[in-house]
Amino acid sequence: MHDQYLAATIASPRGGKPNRREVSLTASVSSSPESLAPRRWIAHLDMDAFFASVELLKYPELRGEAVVIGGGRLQQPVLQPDGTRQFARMRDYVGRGVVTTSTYAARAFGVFSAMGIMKAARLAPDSILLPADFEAYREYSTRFKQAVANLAPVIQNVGIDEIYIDLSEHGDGAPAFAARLKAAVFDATGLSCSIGLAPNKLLAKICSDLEKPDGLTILHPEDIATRVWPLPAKKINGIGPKATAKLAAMGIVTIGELAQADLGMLRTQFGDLYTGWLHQAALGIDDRPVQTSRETKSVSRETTFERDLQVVRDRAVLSEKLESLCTRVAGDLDKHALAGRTVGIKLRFEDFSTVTRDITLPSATADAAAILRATRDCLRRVPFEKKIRLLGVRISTLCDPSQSTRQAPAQAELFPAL
Ligand code: TTP
Ligand code: MG
Ligand code: MG
Repeated sequence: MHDQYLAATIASPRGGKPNRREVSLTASVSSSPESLAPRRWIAHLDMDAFFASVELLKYPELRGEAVVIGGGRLQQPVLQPDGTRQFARMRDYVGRGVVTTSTYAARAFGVFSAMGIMKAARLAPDSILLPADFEAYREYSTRFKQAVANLAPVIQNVGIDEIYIDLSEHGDGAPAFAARLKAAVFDATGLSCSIGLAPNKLLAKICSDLEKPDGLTILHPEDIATRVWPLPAKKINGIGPKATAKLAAMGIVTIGELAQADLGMLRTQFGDLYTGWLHQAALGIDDRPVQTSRETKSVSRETTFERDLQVVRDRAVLSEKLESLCTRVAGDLDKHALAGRTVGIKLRFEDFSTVTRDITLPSATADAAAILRATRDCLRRVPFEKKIRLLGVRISTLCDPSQSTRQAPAQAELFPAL
């Protein structure tokens, strides 16, 4: 069974759906000249070939080699009696796994993220294949973020290997400060990163990719026409494969072509809201603030079922859905470097009546199993007389995960009260 609808919300104190709010904000500034606003310097920092670079720290003998990190179960390197390690080669791989990432030496053969490993093996048969080690990547993620946080207070986590940093307070010194951040990241981790420094998040994200690896790309508003407009429209974060294909069908490939496109024509394909955003984005306009984790009030995931579910008959499905929601909430917390103390559930029944229950834990957690246990406690307090159409899990009272405890996974059955 497939979910009809799966929603994720990272709620901020300002409330509302973040994307919609951001769209209306950017639209509203178009009438006020950017020059009147205080000049902002926003950095986007992204680690270079992150997972692969962490592996090279573990296995320095592979430095400079074409190395591929694969998803799924893969053979670990084998320590030989002479102390050297034997690594699996791509040519020996059989299976349906995909490339998670690759070193720049492997990318020279055309091997990139999301490619099937067997296809990649045809391009680079002698390259080395390693399994992913998420624990190590999480540790290095924390290390590089901490190194930046020691120097710059306004940081937004956007993924395991990337952050936005507001460097506006440094004024003309922002480029030199960005170089200092790169050095601090290297000192803390032994890893290189690339930084894009621009007047806003949208442009900074585009720029961090322009001079990888070990890049520092500075973009002034007057450089947009020469440096940004020639790039493909899909380089804008928010223009996915579907929009890219639709734009291509309209003859729009570059960001510059999008900036000059007829708005009426775009509206017929994309509607008012997305067209407004596309146009602003192509002009390099984006007013979203760098939002620190402290500003996030709650993290939630919910799912509406394809058909209404009965508590007893569909117990296995409900248990599976609940577990999946808790895993996703834990993943969101991890991504934003957060933990929470108050765990809540939401149930909407066939007649659209809704109930919520929550429980506050003795200490904050970001652990899926602990969240799951808490949701089960909440479920015990719900009368089940009607079929369920929606199930949601929320965690609030958020804090830094260093104040949290990770607990052992629960073995107990889900929905014990049912
Ligand atoms: P990215 O920052 O997109 O890629 P990267 O760091 O490997 O390379 P680049 O130098 O171009 O930034 O992603 C960060 C990590 O996320 C990456 O090392 C592996 C993981 N990842 C996946 O698991 N699947 C994917 O499709 C992508 C793109 C990344
Ligand atoms: Mg990266
Ligand atoms: Mg990244």
